[in-house]
Amino acid sequence: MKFSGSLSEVDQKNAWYELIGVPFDGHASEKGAKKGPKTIRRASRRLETFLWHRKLELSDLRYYDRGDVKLEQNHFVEGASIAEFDSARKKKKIFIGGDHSISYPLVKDLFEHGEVAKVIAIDAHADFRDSYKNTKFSNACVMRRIAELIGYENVIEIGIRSASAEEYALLKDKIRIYDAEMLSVKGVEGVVEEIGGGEEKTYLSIDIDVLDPSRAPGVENPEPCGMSLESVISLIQGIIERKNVVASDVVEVNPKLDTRNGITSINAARIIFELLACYGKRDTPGNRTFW
Ligand SMILES: [Mn+2]
Repeated sequence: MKFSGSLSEVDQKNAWYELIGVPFDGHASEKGAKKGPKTIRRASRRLETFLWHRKLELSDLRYYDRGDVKLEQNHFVEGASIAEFDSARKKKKIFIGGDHSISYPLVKDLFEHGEVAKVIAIDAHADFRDSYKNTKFSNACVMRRIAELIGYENVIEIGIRSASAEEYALLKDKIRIYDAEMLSVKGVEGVVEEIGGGEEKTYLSIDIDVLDPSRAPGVENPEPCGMSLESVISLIQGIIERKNVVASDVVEVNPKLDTRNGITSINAARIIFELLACYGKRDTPGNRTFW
């Protein structure tokens, strides 16, 4: 099953954007996120592709769902080669996770090919442990590995409301953090203004657990006092308007832990719709057909 609104296989050459599933949870403590891509695709078909608030038919944006990356669980660690992306490295992408550890090999591949210079993470957790449960590639270490790779000064974290004391001591002077409290004091618009713009190629990683657990119950580590879906959507809109986001991911949906009605997957699909719409708006600024 393809993501809702995807071009057909014969039309894929016309795609502007690509969706790629990464069904991996090998580094998570609580397994289940590898079912995320399949469940989020199914959830996407329960939503209208006509985005009411924009009066935009999403499928006009021409995106292609390439299906899932074929991966050997134990090979997807320290930046296994992602050769199958070669043909399409130039197209803007959205990766569907998977636990958060997938962001490291994806960023590494893009960074080493000069396709990404900055990373923005929207997440409840800092994910800055040096090692967790005997691996350095756990979802709890992912932003640390990314910062070591691309430079601490090139990482921004937004929505954070949880870290260990050790993580905080390391982070506080090295990483630009706009935490949950700043978001509620300054508002999404205030934070987005402060982050500012720039043309450097940016990877935007969205951990669904930044949402309040009431909006995203199907996650490994629910964190109280989270964001509304409306605020996360405004944040994504503000960032993509100002920054040159070339790739993004939506991670940590764990269908095994979700409600019976799959609300976490539905909200993840809705975020992916918004990412596509934001890409489209940025790339076709003068096109009144869309906006
Ligand atoms: Mn998280």
